[in-house]
Amino acid sequence: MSDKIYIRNLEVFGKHGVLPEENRLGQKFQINAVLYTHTREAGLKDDLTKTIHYGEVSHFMSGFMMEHTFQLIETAAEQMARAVLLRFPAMEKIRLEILKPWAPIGLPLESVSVEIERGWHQAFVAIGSNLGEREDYLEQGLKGLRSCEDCRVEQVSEIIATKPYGVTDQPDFLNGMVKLKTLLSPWELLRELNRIEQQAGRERKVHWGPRTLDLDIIFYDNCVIDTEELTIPHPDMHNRAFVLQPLAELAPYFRHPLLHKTASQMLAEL
Ligand code: 5RY
Ligand code: CA
Ligand code: CA
Repeated sequence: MSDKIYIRNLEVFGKHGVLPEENRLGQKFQINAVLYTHTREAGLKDDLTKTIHYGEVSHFMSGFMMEHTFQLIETAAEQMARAVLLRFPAMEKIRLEILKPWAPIGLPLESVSVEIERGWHQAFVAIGSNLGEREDYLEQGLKGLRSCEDCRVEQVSEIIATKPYGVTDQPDFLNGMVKLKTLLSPWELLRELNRIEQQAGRERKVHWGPRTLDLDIIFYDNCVIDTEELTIPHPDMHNRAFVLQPLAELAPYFRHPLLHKTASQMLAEL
């Protein structure tokens, strides 16, 4: 689906390492990177502004390696991948290898390296409120998501009024759906959503009680996850009109990774 730009054997200087002399004197590192993006428009128009400038990326990575000090090349790679993805929005994904050609281990070796792949993931997050100033709480939820550095809110559905589903003798809800791009893992995203709920005064006294703000991960890419903490896709989403209607508005053809039905289809079959 995407095109690739390769940066091979970029030599950079840095003071990363566990040993004190590595942090004091520094050493040379090498970087290999594959930048995943779309080059067609630039390729057709011969226009540098329509693609990722590999010179800028190289200088950015070199500067990053000099401006920071990490013990581990794992951390250097993790932090660098994140910084590059945030700095160059057209990059969907990066494969990044950091080599330490003169790792001081007291044995001859050609090099050691760490290679990681990091990128933007797509998530759908359902938002709901049925307590207090419901519009304001939903707005707070969106504000929280927008101010999360590792998330990009791409689309927000219409907000709809819905009758409570499950426990019915409760106040009506306002519900909506958010389409996100995120660098966070599903578990990290869950923690971030919980933090935003808490900031909106969410209390967890009664399990099925009214809530100021509820943020649920419906989909995360095509991932299927089932742990104590986290179930993705949301296990009851296909039975819930208040999820499917706003979802079908944003992504009518998005397919459930287990039921293999589109959002529109699931909504029609309700
Ligand atoms: C309350 C009602 C139902 C708490 C309360 C549940 C939503 C709950 C929903 C939602 C709509 C649930 C069960 N007080 N119904 N039901 N919208 N979430 N319409 O967001 F936990 S879960
Ligand atoms: Ca919910
Ligand atoms: Ca929830």
